[in-house]
Amino acid sequence: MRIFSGIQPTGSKHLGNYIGAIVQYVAGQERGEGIYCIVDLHATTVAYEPAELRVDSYDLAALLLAAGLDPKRCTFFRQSDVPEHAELAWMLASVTAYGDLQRMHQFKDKSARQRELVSAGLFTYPVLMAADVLAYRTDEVPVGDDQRQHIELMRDVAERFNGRFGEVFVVPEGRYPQVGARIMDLQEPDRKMSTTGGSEAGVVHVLDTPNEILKKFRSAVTDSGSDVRRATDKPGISNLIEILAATSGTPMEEIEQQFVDSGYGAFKTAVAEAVIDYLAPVRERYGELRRDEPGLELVLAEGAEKARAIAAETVADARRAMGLGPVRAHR
Ligand code: AQP
Repeated sequence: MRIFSGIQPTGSKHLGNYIGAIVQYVAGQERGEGIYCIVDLHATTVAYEPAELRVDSYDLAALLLAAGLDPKRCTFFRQSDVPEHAELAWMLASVTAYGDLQRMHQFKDKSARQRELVSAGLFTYPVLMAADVLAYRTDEVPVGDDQRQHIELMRDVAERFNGRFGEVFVVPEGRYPQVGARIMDLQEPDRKMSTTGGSEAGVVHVLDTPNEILKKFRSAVTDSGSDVRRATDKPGISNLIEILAATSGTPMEEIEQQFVDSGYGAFKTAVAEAVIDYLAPVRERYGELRRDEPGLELVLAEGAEKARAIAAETVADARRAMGLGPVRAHR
């Protein structure tokens, strides 16, 4: 089984990215052929600084290795090093409905937040994401819940391409974690924890110090009650229960029973401590990996070579099916 997922080198990664995506990448190495990509081309669809993008890509590479990606057991690379992604995105655009792209929540949210330019790249972002996944004839895409709409769109794109030009692509399935598929902002628990939205106090970064983590959980917004239980009118507490379940491996029902008489203060401290322990090994490994930039570059370059061998073959098949170029000899 082939597993593919991409993650943007934008800002510092947070607990939502970690639980929703990164942990699944690491587990995927045991379950199948994992292919993981730092999607730097996606990061250019909103305002950004070129010099920072390169640095952020190294930061993210070090973080993913610290989290447990092992280049011997998976293919790990940077998207812009494999030009087939961009070529395939153009080809897939011809079978993507404009109306479908207009319905994408992420485009609506992010375009509303742009101050200067709403780029066409932000609009066609899901087509590039479809190309990332389809280029590897991927069976499964581990992502957080916020990506469901993009996954549905790429499945439609694959089916439409196969229907129009012949069977070239595998139609992929999204894989969402059972617990922690949508971690919410600690200060605004009705919106997801996010890199570009939300306040500093509401977002827990993977590399935050134990003290910062403790402070953020202690000041997390809850309701005026005192029961530790999940309910639609208790989004703050429900989110904290889910975070504790995801980081400690304890079922949510058990957590509710365990903290039945404890009150919010003790509960918040318990969640903070679980998160601190959960993230500690990543923080410990990160520094040394990050210092070795040539080493990171080597890992990414070797990964790109492996990825390219697969993507080039798929793109050659797509070109042939679409009537592009000479009849033979694309490979
Ligand atoms: N709050 C979340 N809970 C669970 N999973 C989440 N993901 C994102 N937020 C949550 C998952 O993380 C992966 C990487 O997402 P990305 O490449 O889009 O990186 P990002 O820019 O850091 O994503 P954000 O935080 O969602 O930032 P915004 O919205 O500001 O761009 C994906 O698998 C995603 O589902």
